Amino acid sequence: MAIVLTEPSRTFSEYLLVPGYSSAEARPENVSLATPITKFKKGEEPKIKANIPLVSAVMQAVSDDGMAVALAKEGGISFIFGSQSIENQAAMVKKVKSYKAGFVPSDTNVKPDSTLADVLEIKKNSGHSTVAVTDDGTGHGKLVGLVTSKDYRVSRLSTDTKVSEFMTPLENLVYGNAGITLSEANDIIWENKVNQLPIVDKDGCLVAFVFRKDYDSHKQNPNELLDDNKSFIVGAGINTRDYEERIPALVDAGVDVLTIDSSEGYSEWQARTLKWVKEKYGDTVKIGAGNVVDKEGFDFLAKSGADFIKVGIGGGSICITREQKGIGRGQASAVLEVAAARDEWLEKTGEYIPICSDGGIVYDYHMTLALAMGADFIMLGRYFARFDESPSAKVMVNGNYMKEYWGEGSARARNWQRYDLGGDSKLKFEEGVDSYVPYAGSLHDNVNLSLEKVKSTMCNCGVLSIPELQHNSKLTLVSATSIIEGGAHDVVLKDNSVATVRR
Ligand code: RVP
Repeated sequence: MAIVLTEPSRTFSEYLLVPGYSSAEARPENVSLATPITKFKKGEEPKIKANIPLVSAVMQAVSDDGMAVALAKEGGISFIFGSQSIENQAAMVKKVKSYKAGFVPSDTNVKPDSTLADVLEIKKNSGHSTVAVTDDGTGHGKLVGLVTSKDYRVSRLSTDTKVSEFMTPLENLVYGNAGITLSEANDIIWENKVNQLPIVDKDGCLVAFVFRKDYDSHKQNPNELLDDNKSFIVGAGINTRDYEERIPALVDAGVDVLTIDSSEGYSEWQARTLKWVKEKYGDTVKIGAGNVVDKEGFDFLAKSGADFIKVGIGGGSICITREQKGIGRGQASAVLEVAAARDEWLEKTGEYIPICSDGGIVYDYHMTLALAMGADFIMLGRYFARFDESPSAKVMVNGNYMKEYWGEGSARARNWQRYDLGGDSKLKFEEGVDSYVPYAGSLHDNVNLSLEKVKSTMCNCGVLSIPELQHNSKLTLVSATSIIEGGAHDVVLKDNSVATVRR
């Protein structure tokens, strides 16, 4: 006889938080959203932590190197998609690791014998007003001068004038030597009243620029997630097929944390992959596993050595696994059961294995609910796909800007490894769709707004940290009728768009 769970499987929208006592200290500016990503022994610190509890999904439409840099600036982590060649994925990881916050490689360069017309053309195409003059016209050639808009007046200078005749030559330039810190570069910028500082190596070759305005933006990101070398922290997704080749390439590229990306993780394939990683790298390579939706799945992956465990099957916005195969579980029920299993595991072994709620976040308040239900961090696809920084195209649909967003199990991504059960190497049927999501602007603005809401709710609950939220929150189920009461009701909205904005 089959086991039938009598409790319905529930999702986030079926719950609300009941406020707790808020002291005068319960103010959003006092809330910390720092959270562990990898497992640790009671009383010790995790090797990888994030400053905000958000990570971006292992998806072609979501997590490339651009998204990874943007999210690390806010304090979160991207898991760069694995449904691409090993070389390309490793190159993306390398790009993130070599990105020095505030040090910008020069992408607008000319040679001394280029002309004013060349400079104007470059300026028009790039929108940048600083042009480096190097011996070979590349961003890494020997620096011989600089052209900014202060160096020429288009009305007075013929467009065929050679750059060497009007540039500011090297001997009159202020520059910094490779190896200086961002704050040292900023001091030079201020002392010399310049807007940009070229950085050159010991051979006089251009390395990068530091711009006054970028330093200000660096200052605006107090949550930046950096390693000991001041490089951004980055993650990557792997599969249970080519891990013996993929993982070494990612580790060489400097990846900080891996996750097995699979629609269903309670499997021998995951245990084999984890075993291989632990045998080859011991504790130096951190790897999460999943996805699971119950205690049995959690315990299996915990025993197999996972550094964190992802929770969720079939709840992703683009996911049709439940319709196609009839497997899955409401995300709230899954997180609640797995969080209880995590706490039991801690009690039994003294080891805290963080859990990640993956997929199904629709409203910002779902983030707070997921954390209150026990998630240590949250993986999101649709949410991040809407921003400028996601790799997908921005397109106009019926007069509105949209971004493309497609599932890894769609025919477009063809990520068969994610759904692999050991048979042929091909996608046999689709488990995801290809879609649009409304374009929403910059990641920085949106993440800050969403997290302001999370912090505000936490203050209503009288808690100042994620562990406090997990231990002290009171959740209530909502009836279908009370859900209606939660929105604007029994009034005639003046502006219909309000109903959309609330989403
Ligand atoms: P969402 O944030 O609701 O868009 O969900 C994103 C999650 O959906 C991913 O992190 C992944 O677990 C899952 N996913 C990705 N592709 C597919 C699919 O094609 N079915 N599902």
